[in-house]
Amino acid sequence: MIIALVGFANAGKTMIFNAMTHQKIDTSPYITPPDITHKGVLHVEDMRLKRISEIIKPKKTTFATVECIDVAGFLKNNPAHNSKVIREIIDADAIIYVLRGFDDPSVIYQFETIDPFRDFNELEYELLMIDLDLVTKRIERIDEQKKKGQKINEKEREVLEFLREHLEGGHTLREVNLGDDQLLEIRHLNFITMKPAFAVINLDEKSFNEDKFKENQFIRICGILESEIGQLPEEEITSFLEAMSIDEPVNKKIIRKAYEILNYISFFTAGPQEVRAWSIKKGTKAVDAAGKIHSDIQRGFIRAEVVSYDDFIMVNGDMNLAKQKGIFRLEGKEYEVKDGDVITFRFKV
Ligand SMILES: Nc1nc2c(ncn2[C@@H]2O[C@H](COP(=O)(O)OP(=O)(O)OP(=O)(O)O)[C@@H](O)[C@H]2O)c(=O)[nH]1
Ligand SMILES: [Mg+2]
Repeated sequence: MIIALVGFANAGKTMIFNAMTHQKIDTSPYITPPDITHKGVLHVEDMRLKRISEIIKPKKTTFATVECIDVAGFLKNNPAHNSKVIREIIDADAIIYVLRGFDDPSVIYQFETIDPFRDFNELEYELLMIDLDLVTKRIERIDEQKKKGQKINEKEREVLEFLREHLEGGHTLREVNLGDDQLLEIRHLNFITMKPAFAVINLDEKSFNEDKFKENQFIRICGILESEIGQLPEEEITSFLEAMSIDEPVNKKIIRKAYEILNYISFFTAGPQEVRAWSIKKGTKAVDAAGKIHSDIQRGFIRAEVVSYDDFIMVNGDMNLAKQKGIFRLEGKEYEVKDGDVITFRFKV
């Protein structure tokens, strides 16, 4: 899974990125050029994986990972700059809007006031303009080809026209319902407003607990504190969070939300060598989940031996006991993997 932080310049994206990935990239308040991108890997903390590991005591425990991209900031009314930025996140699965909520006159900003709700709309508008530009250029191109007497894809043009109307009406492409066949026609275009997205507000300590920020769908973050937390040793984090009345660190909040909007779940493999968590889309079949691990396992798939996480804990990892209790299941290729399943794949080589 790849997630990307997007927002106006000096909203605090890099600071939050540092907190999430434990890096120390410079956050001085100048405007980052559009081709400067930072990448980092986040470990998906999962208590269940830790419990399984405590039982199995494997040589290695491997968390699922999420890749995070921090791009340059958006500039208002500067589509050339903004589309360069967007090119950097074309592969992202989800977008996280970082909205500036902290008030600090020493950090320049493109708006005269601090208003994260306005910024959310402004950002959506900028993204919408990028997609509208993409749609318009593509339609023009198809029409030119048609004029030249070349064969064109009428179906694609039809879908594009529909999308153009939608965008011109001020709606993102997330709000449009397309059938699979329609989606197929435009998949090559990678529209930015089609990607699932959610927003975080980067607040200062003073405004963090204000009601207007509590009562909305956005995730609240205190970037400055989070970046301090990111530098702390693991054992000090909990007490620091408690002292600051923050319920959990930023990467947990963001990862949980990303899993939720992308419909991701985790399953586990557990053996003496390695206990490992894997992320898949909800609805993934056992044979495709096997493919996440290795294409050989997918190809030679025989069956999946499955125990749910709760059952695994109940029998303390004892598979013979699980069999006696009838909670150990043999599942075929078509089995839909559930969140928390502990799976051993049987396959022929
Ligand atoms: N007071 C205050 N300053 C912050 C906070 N978060 C970030 N800053 C400051 O804002 C400036 C910009 O932070 P960055 O994290 O570099 O912002 P950015 O969104 O990555 O900016 P660009 O890369 O230019 O788009 C830095 O000087 C930070 O110290 C915050 O929560 N409070
Ligand atoms: Mg930055």
